[in-house]
Amino acid sequence: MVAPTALNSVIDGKEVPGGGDTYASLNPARLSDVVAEVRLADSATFQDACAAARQAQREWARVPAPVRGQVVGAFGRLVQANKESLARLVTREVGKTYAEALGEVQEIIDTCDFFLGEGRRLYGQTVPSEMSDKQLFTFRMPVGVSVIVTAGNFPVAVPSWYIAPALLCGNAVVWKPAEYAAATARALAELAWRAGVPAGVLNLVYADGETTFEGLDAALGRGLVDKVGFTGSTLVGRRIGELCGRHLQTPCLELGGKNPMVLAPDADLDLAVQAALFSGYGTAGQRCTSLGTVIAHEDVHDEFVRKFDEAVRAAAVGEPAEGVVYGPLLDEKFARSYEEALSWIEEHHTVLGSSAIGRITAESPREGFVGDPSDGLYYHPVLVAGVRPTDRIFLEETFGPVVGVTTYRTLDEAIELANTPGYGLSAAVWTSDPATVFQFRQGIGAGMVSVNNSTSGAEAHLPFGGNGKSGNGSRQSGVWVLDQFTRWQSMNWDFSGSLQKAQMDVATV
Ligand code: UN1
Repeated sequence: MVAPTALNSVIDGKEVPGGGDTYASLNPARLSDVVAEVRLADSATFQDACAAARQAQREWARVPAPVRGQVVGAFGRLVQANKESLARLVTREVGKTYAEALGEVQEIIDTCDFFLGEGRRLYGQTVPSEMSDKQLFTFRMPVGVSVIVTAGNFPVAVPSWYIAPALLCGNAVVWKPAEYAAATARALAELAWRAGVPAGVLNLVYADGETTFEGLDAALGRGLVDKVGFTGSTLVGRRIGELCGRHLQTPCLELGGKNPMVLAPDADLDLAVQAALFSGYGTAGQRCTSLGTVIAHEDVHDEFVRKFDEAVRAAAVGEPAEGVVYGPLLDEKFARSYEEALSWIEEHHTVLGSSAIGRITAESPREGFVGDPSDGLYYHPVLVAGVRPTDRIFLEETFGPVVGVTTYRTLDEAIELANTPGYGLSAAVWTSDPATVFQFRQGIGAGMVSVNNSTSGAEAHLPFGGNGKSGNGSRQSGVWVLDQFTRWQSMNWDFSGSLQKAQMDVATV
């Protein structure tokens, strides 16, 4: 698969230049490498895509669910056949290590496998009636047109969490991927169309943030959109939530996280160090599930910090090649906001884990750096010990390779600390004591809990999602996401031959 170099939006199978600015999607490991020139759409084009989807959806909804499932399954198989080339493109466009990129492509394959089966299980219910000779039923109805807006840190897996179930449930999709992952999005959409997804049922629109808001507001106002799915920052999620609320819509929001890892006194510290390294620094800390703060019991705190500091100092950083813990940040926009976080970290904290802070360059080198840092968005890892619950680093998501460490005495205190930032996506506890596990699970506000594992790396068939600042309680993945892309319709059928009235003609014995 060769990545196209000039990309347009694709609406109902037609290339549409779109009327907006041009954007260059760059390789973050080598900024001089232009992966794609992207022609961004204007608001009218965005609305056109929603109108095309509205048109195509009617017919798609009439395709039997098991047949739609076959199409989703065929999509997964095509991705499987193109796994390596797609992973290479992910690595080139967003700087993930190849191993992580392969894992991410595996996640869409798993998702498609799952929904292939769901096509034969899109169950409704038969429900007893309170009256004789009357039967009640429920049916899952497609919502209609789904607008899916996705970030580029998981440019393949996360879109698939929306697109696969949305299509399976009989919806048409307008997908607005991150501009900085535009080529990956196009490659993925091509595979979906080749697998048999009808042109107007999956539309790809490249647009900047403000145009997306404008176009979405107008399309919602015109009744062209029935569901919005968004994965990205809490800030943007709030705006999408407000917009949808004005139009009486409930979006599916998967937002940021400040994910804690609690180490009980009996924690396996060596394994916990490995987990913290993977979830704190893997993907350069740019997962919504990335580790934010380690909350270590006072009996193990010092030993953990010593071991963790050693591991972070030794971690291979560099070109997203084999054996590297992490590569560059995703894009210049992220590098700028991360640098802002670094400036308040530098001002208030003593940094461990590295001999320097900030961008890795010839003037600020990192020992053992893999490759040449001069043309990429590479950053030193940051480890901040002695974090207090009022510190910004404790409270705010940083979306970069930085982890904080703090300490606690009682489990209640640890749970309180873990909940303090007000996010609620993923949380981990390290212990072999069942009572600690269950008390932690009950007390924590996170949607996802790991025991003796890292905060990132959720499997593709468990409910994925968060609470508080991490989302509006919607869940993706597995059967739970079907509630996002279908609405329940109920039906009652009276075969008594008389007009029976609910609440008034209750059969009593
Ligand atoms: C995200 O960063 O938006 O659990 C999703 C994980 C991955 C998905 C992360 N399976 O870390």
